[in-house]
Amino acid sequence: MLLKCAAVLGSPSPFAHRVVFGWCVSSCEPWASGQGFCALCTNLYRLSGLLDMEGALTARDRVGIQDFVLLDETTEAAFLSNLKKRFSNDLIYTYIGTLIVSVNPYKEIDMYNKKQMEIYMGVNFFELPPHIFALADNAYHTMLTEFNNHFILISGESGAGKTEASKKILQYYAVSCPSTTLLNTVRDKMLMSNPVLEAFGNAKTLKNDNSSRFGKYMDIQFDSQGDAVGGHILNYLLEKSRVVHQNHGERNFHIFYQLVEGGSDDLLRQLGLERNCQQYNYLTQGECAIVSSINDRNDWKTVKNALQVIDIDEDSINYLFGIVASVLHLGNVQFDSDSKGQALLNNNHELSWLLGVDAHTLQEGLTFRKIEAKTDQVLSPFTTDHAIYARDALAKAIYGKTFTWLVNRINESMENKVRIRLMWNEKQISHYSHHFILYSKDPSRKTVIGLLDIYGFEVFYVNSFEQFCINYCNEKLQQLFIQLTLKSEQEEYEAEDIEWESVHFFNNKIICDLVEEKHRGIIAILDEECLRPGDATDLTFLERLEEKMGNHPHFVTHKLADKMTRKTLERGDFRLLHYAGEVTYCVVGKKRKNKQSQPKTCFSSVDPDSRRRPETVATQFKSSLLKLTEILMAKEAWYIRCLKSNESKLPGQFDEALIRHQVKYLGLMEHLRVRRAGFAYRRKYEVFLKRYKPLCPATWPHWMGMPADGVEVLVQHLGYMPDEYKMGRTKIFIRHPRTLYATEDAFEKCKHELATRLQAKYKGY
Ligand code: AD9
Ligand code: MG
Repeated sequence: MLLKCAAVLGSPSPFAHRVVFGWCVSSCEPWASGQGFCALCTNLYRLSGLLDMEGALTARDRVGIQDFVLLDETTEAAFLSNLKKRFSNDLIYTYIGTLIVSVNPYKEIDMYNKKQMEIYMGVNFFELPPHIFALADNAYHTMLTEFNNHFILISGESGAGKTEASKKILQYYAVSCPSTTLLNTVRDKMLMSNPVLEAFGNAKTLKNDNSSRFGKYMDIQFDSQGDAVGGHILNYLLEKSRVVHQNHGERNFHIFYQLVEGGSDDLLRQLGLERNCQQYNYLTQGECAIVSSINDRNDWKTVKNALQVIDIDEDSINYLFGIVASVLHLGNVQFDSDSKGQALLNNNHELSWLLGVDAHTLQEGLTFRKIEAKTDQVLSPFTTDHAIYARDALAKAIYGKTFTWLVNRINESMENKVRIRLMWNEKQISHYSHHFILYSKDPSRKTVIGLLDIYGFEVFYVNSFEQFCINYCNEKLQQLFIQLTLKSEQEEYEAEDIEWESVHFFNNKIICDLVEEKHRGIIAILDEECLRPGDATDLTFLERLEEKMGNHPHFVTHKLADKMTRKTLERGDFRLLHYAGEVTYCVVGKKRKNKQSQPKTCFSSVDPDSRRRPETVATQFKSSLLKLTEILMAKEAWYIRCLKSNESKLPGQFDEALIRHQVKYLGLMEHLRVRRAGFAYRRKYEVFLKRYKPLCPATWPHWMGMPADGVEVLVQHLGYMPDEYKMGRTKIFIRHPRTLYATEDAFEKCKHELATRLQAKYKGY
């Protein structure tokens, strides 16, 4: 069967390029394909898998279905089979209701260009093939119509595609929102913050050639007209240890290689650098300075340009590269041991290249400890090990401070300095007329869409403090997902007296508690050991853990290992059974890394309250995650669950076992069951009535009775069937999105009639 396009009805919405199954209603280009479809629809259907290259309809069997909610059966096998069919047709996105499951294709698919963006603008969620643009657009329009804040939680393990998804969404907003020249600069800054932060905060790991080594939450601020007017970034725990140490097959942060490979001859000469990564100790440990998927020279150009766009002046840029170079020089500072075992600087050459620091003071700082006596200062010499430790601590601290400075500068530059426009033009009146017709809100009010992109769950051969923090962060996000979907969804049905058969799911709160509980969790015990004077070591920390956690079902030490998991553990290790799999952590270095191990004297002006006991790294991280959870809980959530298709980073490879594992631990089957049995949409009676009351003469312009009664009258008038909706205590629940979309369409039509009348009335003003 061939479908026919029929552009006869005209789009009811000026920005909707609407495609309904079987026919096309749009103001799209004339039929160009000559196959019964207009060019646009051919493209769309191809994207959705409904057309093969000859233009014939393909069987649903071959390409799978777009929304798991519509699967005939909810078994894991059916789920995986659908995912696989779609993946092999380059259809990497599939819905579970409004949640998107994304499978990393490890190849470029032509589905993110401007034209595709335009197709998704202002279109109802399920009318087009699944896409992150659809989710981004729906979040945006819901924000505009309901004047509330949203966030998009992008999760999945390392290399699953989170950062790519977040960049595409940001690009979508940059292109799709209404624009003015002034606002374009804000938008450019938001876009350009990405290459800069990636250069300084991402690195090649064994899991991902562009792995995020910091967590990032970015608020995109919109004014009430839908313009992106500003942005703000919160960053979370950068993996600073990478500056001084990289495992085999991994690299330091990209910026170091970019500078050495891409910097001009002049710049390198000024900074005392050679164009050879092999010269620098901090760049050679992983033995993989050159990576085929990375072009450091091109990336250098992008970063340099981006730094200018985000308003960093020439002098600051020079200082910034000076600091990057200083870190490389510092890494080459070597120590010899004298006859008493005391550290001596090998040579002074590298120190002379360290920016703005007196070489003598630095030499002293790296080889002696200063002890403050009552009236005197005493210098106590370091051993070489101590000196190396001091050198590395300094390098990490310098880099960490620079990263924070960079984020602050980016935030300053993205700050909303745009004067609110009070004039509406005709196009905007017709786009957003319902704002002032139905809401009459303050046009200066801002709402945000937050994008969360953090480091994904990761398991290496040796896992250390950094993996412990990263995986704890992922536990917290999984917990947030559970709370906002599986748990609260079911609790809401109960609270609203909606009949419901509960769906069982694994709640990872038990693991979060194990890590973070006050006084009893792993972080609390680690802190105690760090702050305890005397003989505390990494091994005493492990002993304390064994004492306190010995019986916990998700904690294993070497004593219990054989019994529980039949896998032995080294004496210095403990294992956590995370929601996403088990990870064996090595305690060596945990204590040291948890302490704020920066040479205080270097940054004394930054921390005036030096007498206060510094918070440990893990505790700071825990508090920042708690704050993040609070920020997110106050917003409406949208989810993208990213799956890694294979461990070899190869295109077209669907590793079924790997994907099954991710589907399991991400709770996708449970989410699907809850979605299938539940209701796709729910709104407070007041909100629902406020929006849709113009559709019914009995409720427009004012409904004097109870909101619930008004909604009942309204939906009766709209012809809702009894099984399409349920009335709860405070909300209406609508089972299928299509019911709501029909209502939305009617509303759009009505809105335009109102807008036309309004324009006629105010003509000439
Ligand atoms: V980590 O937790 O930061 O280590 P991410 O962020 O989940 O990880 P990332 O987005 O960096 O993974 O994706 C890894 C690589 O997969 C990218 O560098 C791309 O080469 C590839 N990728 C991911 N998503 C897409 C996509 N939509 N299209 C094409 C993709 N390639
Ligand atoms: Mg990432």
